[in-house]
Amino acid sequence: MKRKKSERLFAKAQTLMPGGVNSPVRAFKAVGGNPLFIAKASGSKIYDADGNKFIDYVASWGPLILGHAHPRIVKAIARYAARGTSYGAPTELEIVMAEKVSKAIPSMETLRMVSSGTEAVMSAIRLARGYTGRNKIVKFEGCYHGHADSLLVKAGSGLLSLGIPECPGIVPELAKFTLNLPYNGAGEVRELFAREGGEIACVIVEPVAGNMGVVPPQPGFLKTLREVTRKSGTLLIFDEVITGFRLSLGGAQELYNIKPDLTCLGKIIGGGLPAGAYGGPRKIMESVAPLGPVYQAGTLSGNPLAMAAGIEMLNLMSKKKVYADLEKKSQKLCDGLRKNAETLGIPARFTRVGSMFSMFFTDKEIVDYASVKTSDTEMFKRYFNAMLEEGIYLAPSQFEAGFVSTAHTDEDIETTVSAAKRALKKAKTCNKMNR
Ligand code: KE4
Repeated sequence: MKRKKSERLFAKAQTLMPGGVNSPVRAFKAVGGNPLFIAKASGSKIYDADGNKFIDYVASWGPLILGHAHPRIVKAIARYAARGTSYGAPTELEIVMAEKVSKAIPSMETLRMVSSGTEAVMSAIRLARGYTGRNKIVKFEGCYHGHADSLLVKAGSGLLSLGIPECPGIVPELAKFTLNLPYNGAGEVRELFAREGGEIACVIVEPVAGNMGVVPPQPGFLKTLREVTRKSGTLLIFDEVITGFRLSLGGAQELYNIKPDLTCLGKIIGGGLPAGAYGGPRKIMESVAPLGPVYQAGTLSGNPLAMAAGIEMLNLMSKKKVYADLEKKSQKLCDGLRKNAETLGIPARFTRVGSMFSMFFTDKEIVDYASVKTSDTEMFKRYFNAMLEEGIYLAPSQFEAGFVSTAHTDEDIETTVSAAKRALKKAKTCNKMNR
């Protein structure tokens, strides 16, 4: 596969940006080699600077659920760009967006638009602390909620111990208020809340984990979170930055019928442009400035172009059969990938909820971060690169989710499954040769 242009661009990029990228996971560190520089994309395909074409399952890490450059979204952006790109003043578009989100996700009675998932989560955490007057927060190992300080915290020595900074620059005095529990650890949650529930401002959870690869909630896990938080006056925050409008129009909370206190959104609601949102019942959101004392602001919050793209996205996602179509294609893909691994006798586990999926090279049941970490990442690395050579673009990390879009055709799925069989064979053979 020709990569000269990408190599040249990457060399130049590295002289100007840390690691040559504007977000670390793009640097291909987990899979070796250098990142491809993408020149354009359309539908289910992306094209790199050397003209190589790929069937894309990254979807810009989730937002492009309708595929790239959807004509109706491109038209909406162009139409509003001609009217000016930002005013720093309220617009009708923000009302239309807020109405659509609140209608689709009724728990978000009122909401605030921001410009990223990180901003949505950071603001929701501050609101939870301000609203409850408590400092401690609970997150789950393997979940990622953006790069706000309180969320870049890993478990201390004992799992139930207070958090320690995940990287330099996080103040230890702040980190200690973040507690990490095992995802799907309903028992550990009950234990913690029995002991100190009254001190906990919020629990934040990916209702379907997507940042350690896809790990679905075990039966009863989300219900336990809802019960213990309600009992202790703790706010339950669903981080639906990935799952919002991905799993259903009402997100994971509709799918699992659990009503959180606050919801964070991102990715899909911007239609591929920078947007995020957080929201919940009026009585909580009334604490947010300028109504209440919890401050949060943003120059480009509710940006008209992002709103125009997001509104078009939500209009298109509201059409009948969209989710049924995504389910059918995603099932066909994962059934095919599973069959490949079985035929070749390669230990693999598959997880999928709707159109987000993962393949782990392990024979352990995938239920939490510990089980995910048993995956053979060297095997994934060989498989990822073999798939790239086959013209299939997967997320460059075992610990990310894959995404199917409405633009993926049956032919794309069939091409992917047969390519994956060859890639698996190659990855397995290389493994034998390296022994
Ligand atoms: P952003 O700030 O990247 O828009 O959103 C942060 C975020 C919050 N919550 C969840 C559940 C998320 O998945 C994310 C961001 N996801 C990562 C990859 N899974 C974005 C890719 C990247 O970091 O470049």
